[in-house]
Amino acid sequence: MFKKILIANRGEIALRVIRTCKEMGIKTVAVYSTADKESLHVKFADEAVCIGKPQSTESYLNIPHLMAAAEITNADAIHPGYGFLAENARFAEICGEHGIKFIGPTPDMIRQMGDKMTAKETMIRAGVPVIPGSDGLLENLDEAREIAREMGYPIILKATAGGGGKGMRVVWEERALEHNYNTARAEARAAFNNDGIYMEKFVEEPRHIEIQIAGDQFGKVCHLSERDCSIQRRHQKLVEESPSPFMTTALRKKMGEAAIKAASAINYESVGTIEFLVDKHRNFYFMEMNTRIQVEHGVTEEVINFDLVKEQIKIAAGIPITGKNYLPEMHAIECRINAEDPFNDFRPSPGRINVLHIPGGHGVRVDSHIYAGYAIPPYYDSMVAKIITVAQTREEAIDTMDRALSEFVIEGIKTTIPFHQQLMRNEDFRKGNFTTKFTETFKLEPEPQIP
Ligand code: MV4
Repeated sequence: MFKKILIANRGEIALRVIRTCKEMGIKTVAVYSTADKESLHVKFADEAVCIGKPQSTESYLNIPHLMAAAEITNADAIHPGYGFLAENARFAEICGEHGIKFIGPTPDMIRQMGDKMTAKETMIRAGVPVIPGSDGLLENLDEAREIAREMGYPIILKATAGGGGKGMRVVWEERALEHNYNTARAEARAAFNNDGIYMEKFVEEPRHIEIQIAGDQFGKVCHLSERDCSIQRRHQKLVEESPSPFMTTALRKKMGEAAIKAASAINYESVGTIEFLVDKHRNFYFMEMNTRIQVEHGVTEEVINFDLVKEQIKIAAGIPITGKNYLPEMHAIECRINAEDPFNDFRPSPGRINVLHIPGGHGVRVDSHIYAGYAIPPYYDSMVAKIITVAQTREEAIDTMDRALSEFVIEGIKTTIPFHQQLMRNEDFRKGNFTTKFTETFKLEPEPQIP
């Protein structure tokens, strides 16, 4: 087992990894930017190294600074968390070249799933259902027009270097194709320095359901059930839950088997997620694979009673997995609490937290790095806490969440707590009647005015 892990991240995920390391008897090294000097991950780790200026490119994304920190502290592994360098194949490669274990998949696996068209072709070969579309990248407008005519509109254009919704264009009719084809390619070139685009039939009002998987270094892969992440806004997830209210026993078996096929196709090693789009007839299609631990991993941990970070570290250390698939035994819901103003177009609201009360009680888990007096820096992600509630039934988990949200006091900044409170009381949400379009039509009641 590793003796010392450097956590190349900040915030709640850095804390999350430190907590599991402590339980496993592994020493930890925190890294921090000058803006994060007063952060909890710095205080909770055994050692801490400042790696540069506040801007991510000067600190959490700066590979030479991170490698220097790992070498001076004698760390034998690096945990990348999520975001930052978690899916950077070159970083994983450099770790290997320095004899430091990257806690995640191999650089090759990251690359294969990072290019979306390549990933899709791999899935077709593996027999995993994909959304009908172009056979490879689009060569020119004429080809695009022909494929769209054949499939019928609406269609969607996607950047092969994109993912997570970046560089996508929906086209509803042929006369809008030329313009969208040109802008999709130009945007892809500008954003990713790669102008490869491909086409798919546009699936209207789908659900986003993902399957958590784990694979070890010996070729064994298992699935750990699903998460429903359909409640998103501008491709940012706001709520995740497991099991999905749309799931059936038969569908879970089929999607679980497809996810295992998908991961096995690249001999996947580490924990990871296969994202599927699910249409109203419960047809499901591979969308992307995430080769990292995700923000919403805690939802799965609660419903199957399993530490995913511990499993990820064990896999990286060469310990085999049991290979058993897991089914949800509880219901868990997660609300992401962001330092954003939901009554003002979710505008970021950094600043100092003057008063703080974190909810607790039966069935409540809060993963957060905030404390009273902490100032949220403006440079990074706006997520300040994740509340996860767990109960025997979905209805109880929602009621517990409503209660936990009402206990949560964060003064000094605006947060998304009021949005979640209204959502927990929404009839359609409570019925499980929602798709990825839900937040577009959800009417937030005005903020109660305190006289
Ligand atoms: C789609 C789609 C409909 N049809 N592909 C968004 C993120 C990226 N992973 C792919 N996305 C989508 N791809 C086809 N052929 C709709 C979306 C999509 C979406 C997917 C999941 C969750 C929220 C979403 C919001 C808008 C669009």
